[in-house]
Amino acid sequence: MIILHHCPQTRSMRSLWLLNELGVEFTTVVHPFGKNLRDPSYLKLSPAGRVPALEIDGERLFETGAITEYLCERFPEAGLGRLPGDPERAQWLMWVHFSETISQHIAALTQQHIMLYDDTMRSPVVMKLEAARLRKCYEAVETRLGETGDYLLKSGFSAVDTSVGHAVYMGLHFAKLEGLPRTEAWYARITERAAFKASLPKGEEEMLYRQAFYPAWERPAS
Ligand SMILES: N[C@@H](CCC(=O)N[C@@H](CS)C(=O)NCC(=O)O)C(=O)O
Repeated sequence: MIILHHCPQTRSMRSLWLLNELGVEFTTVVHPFGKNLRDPSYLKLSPAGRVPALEIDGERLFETGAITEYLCERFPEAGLGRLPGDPERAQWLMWVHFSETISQHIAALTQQHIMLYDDTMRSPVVMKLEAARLRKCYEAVETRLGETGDYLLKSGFSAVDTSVGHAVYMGLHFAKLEGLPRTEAWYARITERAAFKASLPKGEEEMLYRQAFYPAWERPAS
């Protein structure tokens, strides 16, 4: 039995999308985003109180990168991994984990725009810097697609596209893809997939992001 611990609009959607692509049976436990992730029972699954956490084969996993690697090895027939010995193994690993380089900027931007509810706590400089660093990551994706074609690996669609694609899905709250035509086309291609659509919030859950886009914020003149 596979159980995914999930909060909508967070990193756990990366694992949800992958599970949907794999077409395996699993159950989702949806947690409200907040203090209950620090509940001692949840900390047994994820010691820093983060999502996702995955229960599988008697194992408890946290960290999306580890979950992606484990699931792709556990279900190789889906062809979403590039296992040891595959000529694209190194590229696959690198891009799976690059998704977290992107996500760290989104986490910083989410903190600045949403978690820090009091204007005195926020920094317009940090917001601008993190949005620029996020955009730099998109540019790396654009360059890569110039070398590979329709997907991030030459051999075709893989968990690299779901991993980085999830990060871009989250990143679009803070930086757009304007001027990056290959990335725009790739993003449209991968988000057409039924497995992506099945991973989107259903609309009944409490949303972390109330706006589609958060422009850079300026401190009001006092
Ligand atoms: N590197 C971790 C990051 C996990 C993470 O920080 N998840 C966020 C949601 S996007 C979280 O659970 N935050 C809850 C908190 O910080 O209290 C991964 O890839 O799984």
